[in-house]
Amino acid sequence: MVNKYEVLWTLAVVGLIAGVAAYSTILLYQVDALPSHPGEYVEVKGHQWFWQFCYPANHTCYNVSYDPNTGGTSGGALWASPGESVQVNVTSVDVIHSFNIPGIGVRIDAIPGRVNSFAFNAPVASAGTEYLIQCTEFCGSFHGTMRAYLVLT
Ligand SMILES: [Cu+2]
Repeated sequence: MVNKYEVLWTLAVVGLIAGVAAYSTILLYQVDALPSHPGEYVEVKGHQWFWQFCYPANHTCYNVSYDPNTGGTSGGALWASPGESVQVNVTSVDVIHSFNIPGIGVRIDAIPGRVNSFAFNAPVASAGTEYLIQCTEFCGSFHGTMRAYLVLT
């Protein structure tokens, strides 16, 4: 004989799990959604061993390289206004790199022949604030020097 409480508890748990699963699935898609009108649009290319940032709105590209004398970088940066929504399309021209801005918690692989897109809101901080960008996929001898900065303008 079937216990009616056993059936009720089973149905309650199945309903709860189905609800959580549906909610999480919707939320996952919302988190990855790209803004329909980003404030800025940047194309990022990983090279052995530097980052290239292209700004299609200005038809300009910058190759950012590490300067061992200063410990900083030269050639350009990823510029954004405080609070601005930035869409980034990341790819690579040679091997797999990983585009990582640990200070704002974003990271995405740069894979040859594939474009990975994500969007983030630039932090609201004073102009000139810098956030380190570091390749986080071992990509050869000078992987450690593959860095750049997100600079608030
Ligand atoms: Cu790299």
